[in-house]
Amino acid sequence: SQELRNCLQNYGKCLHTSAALSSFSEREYLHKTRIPTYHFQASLPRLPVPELGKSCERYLNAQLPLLSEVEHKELQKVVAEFQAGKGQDLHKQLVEQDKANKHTNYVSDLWFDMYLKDRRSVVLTHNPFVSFADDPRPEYNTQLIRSANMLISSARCMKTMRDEFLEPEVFHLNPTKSDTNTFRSVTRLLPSSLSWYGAYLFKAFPLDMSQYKRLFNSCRIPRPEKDELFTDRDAKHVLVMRKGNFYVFDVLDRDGNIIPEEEILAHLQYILSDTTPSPEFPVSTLTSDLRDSWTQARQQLVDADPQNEKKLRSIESSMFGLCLDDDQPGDPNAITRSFLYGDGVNRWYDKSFQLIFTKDGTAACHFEHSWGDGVAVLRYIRELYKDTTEKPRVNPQTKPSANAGSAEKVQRLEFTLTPQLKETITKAKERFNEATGSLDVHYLQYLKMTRKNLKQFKLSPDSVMQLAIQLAHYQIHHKNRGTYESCSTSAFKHGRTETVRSCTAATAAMCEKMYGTSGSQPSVAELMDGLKACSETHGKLTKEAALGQGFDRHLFCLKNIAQQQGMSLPMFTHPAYSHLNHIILSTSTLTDPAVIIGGFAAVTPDGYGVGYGITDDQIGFNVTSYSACNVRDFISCCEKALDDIHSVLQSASKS
Ligand code: BUJ
Repeated sequence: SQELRNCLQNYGKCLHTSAALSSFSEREYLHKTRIPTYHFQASLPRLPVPELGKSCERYLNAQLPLLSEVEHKELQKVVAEFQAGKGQDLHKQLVEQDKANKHTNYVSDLWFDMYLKDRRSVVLTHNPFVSFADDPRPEYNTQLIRSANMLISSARCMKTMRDEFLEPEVFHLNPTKSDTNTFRSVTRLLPSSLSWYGAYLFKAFPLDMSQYKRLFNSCRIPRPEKDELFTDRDAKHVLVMRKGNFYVFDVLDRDGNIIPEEEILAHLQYILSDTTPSPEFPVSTLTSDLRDSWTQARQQLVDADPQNEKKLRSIESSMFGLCLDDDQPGDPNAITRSFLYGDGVNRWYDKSFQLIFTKDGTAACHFEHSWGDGVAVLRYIRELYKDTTEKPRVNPQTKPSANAGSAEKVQRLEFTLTPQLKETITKAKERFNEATGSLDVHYLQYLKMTRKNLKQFKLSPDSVMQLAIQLAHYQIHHKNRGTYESCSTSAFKHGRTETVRSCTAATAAMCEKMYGTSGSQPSVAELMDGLKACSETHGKLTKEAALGQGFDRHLFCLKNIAQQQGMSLPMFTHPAYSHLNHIILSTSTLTDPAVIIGGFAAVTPDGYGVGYGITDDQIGFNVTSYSACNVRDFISCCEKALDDIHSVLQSASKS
């Protein structure tokens, strides 16, 4: 009986320990995946290099709506010559390079170069933003509580990634079949070299996870000719910015555990009540500057004082930038301005991402683009929104810890500046004001059509949005122009994006039918056929792009190899090539309950940056443009286009 008692005692201890362990792990991690985070990575398919003939054909198709018949005939000759001649050599070289680099894909390095060699400012040129939906409980939406909860959930997310407990990202074609325990139990048992094939049998497509390693503790660093991506996987601190002042504090303790929520609350409260004024020469502004100027200025900072370098490292290695803003933007346009570029002071634009909190607790993620794309950022945003709304660690009753929130624990970073640096900062601010001052923004919330009712008509909602964009542009400019729709290729190893050329012969025909000058009135049946044709063509192009069968990245790489070898080829010097690549309509979409609005700047001075969303309740556009275009007119024309499509659908459903 003594033996039995001992046994029971030990069993009790075990239970106690295991309960403690499980509550520890619940505190520190978002979840513990059953399938290891990088389990599918080794067997992810490689991005195919499309056939040269296919890319040439797709290229010519994309040119159809942009050129006259005569111009197109002339281009066909240029393309045929390329395809039969130099194009073949270049393609062969690309295929060989690809074979020699099995660990990645044929675009990846050149795509990093495209971003990192770009000497323009990252602000407006590349960095987009995505704004969070509010926490449904207003009392959790204050700047202090929300930022504290998002910081804690981010730390949980960071630890979950670092310790490889994050569930791998999988696209489930048939979620009832594959988003299941059976799927997880089967695929986890397969060796990594086969696991992707196992998932495929469930009609589930694991996505590339390589970008997640650069989400936290990462920063772009300005360097001569090509910037560097820097990551410190061991760093424990966060960077907080307020009024352009920098503060850092450790979020993880010595053992790597997240510090108590009361301490985090106290640290943030301390920063919010700090009365240090905004610096006269904010170093942060340099990150908005042209990259060459910032490269020089960074070196001058390092040379001016050895402490400056340490401070820069501290900023660069921090988990992320948490920006506590003083303003309270009231409407979606003001929100876009705040989150897309802000004041040029309370941001470190080179951080892989920043969480920005307005005075009234509206939150957004602003990210640098070179390291990663929307899929990785959206995963983080979803995890963060879920965790902060379902398991917030700080609530309105949480009392900040009395022995935290002091200058001892929260370090304020101040830089030593030379007169030359002060001058550079002043100039950078002028450049920033000029660039951002010329950008206009406007949005549309449209309630008459939704994802659901478009699907009832068997139309792809995305194709209808893309058509509306074409129709809006056509109403103002009466022509078709280069259009870019971003499409993820993350189903492939190191996949990034491909372009869907969503201005097609079908959309051009619809523009002509609906707003052309022929004067003839098309019937509802004709318009309905037109809508279906647009939807089908667009669906085919989107599928091809997602499968790595676009033409843009392929030609981009061939052009790069040609350039590296000093070749100048008519294929790429022909005005039609630059015309197609002068992107007038740059578009991207993102739909998730955690996201309310998002946006990015037009990529050309005479173009539009069109973010859009489609949900079961509404449709929305958020558009930007520079002074050559009128964004308000564009939005009115989007509305008119949607109204006209809506009335076609209504008439069709009555007949
Ligand atoms: O294509 C690429 O390689 C990356 C693209 C580049 N570009 C933005 C220029 C197309 N990057 C992305 O696509 C990421 C963009 C992330 C922001 C997306 C914004 C979506 C807006 C959604 C909601 C709009 C609803 C407004 C309602 C009032």
